[in-house]
Amino acid sequence: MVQQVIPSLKRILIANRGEIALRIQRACHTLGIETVAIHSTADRDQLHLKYADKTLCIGKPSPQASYLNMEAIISAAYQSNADAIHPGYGFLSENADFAEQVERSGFTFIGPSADVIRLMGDKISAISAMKNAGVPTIPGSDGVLTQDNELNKAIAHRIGFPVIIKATAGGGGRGMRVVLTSSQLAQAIQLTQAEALAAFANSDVYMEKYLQQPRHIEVQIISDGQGNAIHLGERDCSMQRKHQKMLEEAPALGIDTLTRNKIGSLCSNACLAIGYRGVGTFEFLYEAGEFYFIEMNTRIQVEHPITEMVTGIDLIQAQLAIASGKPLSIKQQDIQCNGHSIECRINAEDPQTFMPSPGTVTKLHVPGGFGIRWDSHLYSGYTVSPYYDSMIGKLITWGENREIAITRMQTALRELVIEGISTNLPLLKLILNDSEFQQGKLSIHYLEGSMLNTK
Ligand code: MV4
Repeated sequence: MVQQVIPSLKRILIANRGEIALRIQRACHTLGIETVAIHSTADRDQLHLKYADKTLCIGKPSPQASYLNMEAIISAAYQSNADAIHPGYGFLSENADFAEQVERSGFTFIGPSADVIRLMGDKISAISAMKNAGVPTIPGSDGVLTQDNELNKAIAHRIGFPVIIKATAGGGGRGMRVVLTSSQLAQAIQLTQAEALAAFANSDVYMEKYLQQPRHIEVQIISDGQGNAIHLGERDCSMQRKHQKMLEEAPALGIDTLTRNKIGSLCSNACLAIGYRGVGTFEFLYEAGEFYFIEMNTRIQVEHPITEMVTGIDLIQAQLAIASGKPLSIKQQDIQCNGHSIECRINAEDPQTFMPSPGTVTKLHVPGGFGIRWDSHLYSGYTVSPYYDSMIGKLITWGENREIAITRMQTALRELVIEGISTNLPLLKLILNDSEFQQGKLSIHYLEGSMLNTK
């Protein structure tokens, strides 16, 4: 698939670090767009700084002082004469106030409007918007719970136990509680409200039917904000531990073309309904053949490369084209899901305790060959900082089918050498060799359940 952008954006400030900063920079430079790299004092040796057209140090190592420092980032955009700011993932990428301030300061925020980020940041409003737009949701309270215990019990009985209480400001697994019986309901609601108030300064909670063995399947969309939206199929992200994904694959097992297009077009239509602009992800729980919307991510995601591998579409280029004001140049019928792709997240962490393992990489050997992709800012001599996320790279394989993608991943994991720090490489090798994984018996409880406890 040929994608071209005639850049109306000439210089983009990358408000991030690590592999995603490099990934964004590569897309910019491929399109002839200049890049400004901002960094903290701990990140003077980041790989992408060496290739940036301009670099600016914006603060001390702590994220608060640097990559979360809105004022410093916007002032760096002024100083460097940038046209736009790409937030990457994490940090300020889903901060509606930041998007608003960026645009008010006269720069393009590479992402959806502040209003849409805000709508999706509040889980109750996100679910209600999606339900209204025709996206399937989980049977639930359809809004915030009140203090009326009898009413709450009635809602729970209508839904059927077990139910789950969730904080509307929560996300990433924080602020949730499963309730098995009616007698535990009132206290569970109270506790979750108190926790939510403390953690998010918002005590609103809602209720849903608790799904016991779902898979986590997400649909990638691109919407230009000018009336055109397409979907790029789905990814299975069930292989996670404590809400940290470890391995993702596309397509999801057992989703045929018809099903993909059905759920995909519901997502595309919802994008049009809410005026979505940019790339985005609809997160679903998938159980017994049904999709249930849980959240929408309004950013580029870590696992975007596997969708790129099976569709041939460069998602960062798509973001840049949309931010340049170009209408979508690809149509739904141009999109095909080709073969299978797997991503392994390589983390600097102890493979037993999962504790971060910062330090200096003394030796690095990177795998290669047909169907292998390595998205990483790592180099020999690189020091993994204790201040930030421990992900140091993503190993991505593509194959004509899942079996080939798995075999390539096994080969690539064997070739990969990272010395000087601990990594989760041994654990990834175990997963790839596990017969249940190979047979595709996935659920969100997989890593916490069977495998890790027996080994
Ligand atoms: C659920 C659920 C079961 N039933 N909702 C966790 C994070 C947040 N994004 C939503 N989460 C869940 N919501 C209902 N009604 C189980 C989870 C869940 C989960 C979801 C996706 C990926 C990993 C997960 C791990 C544990 C629990």
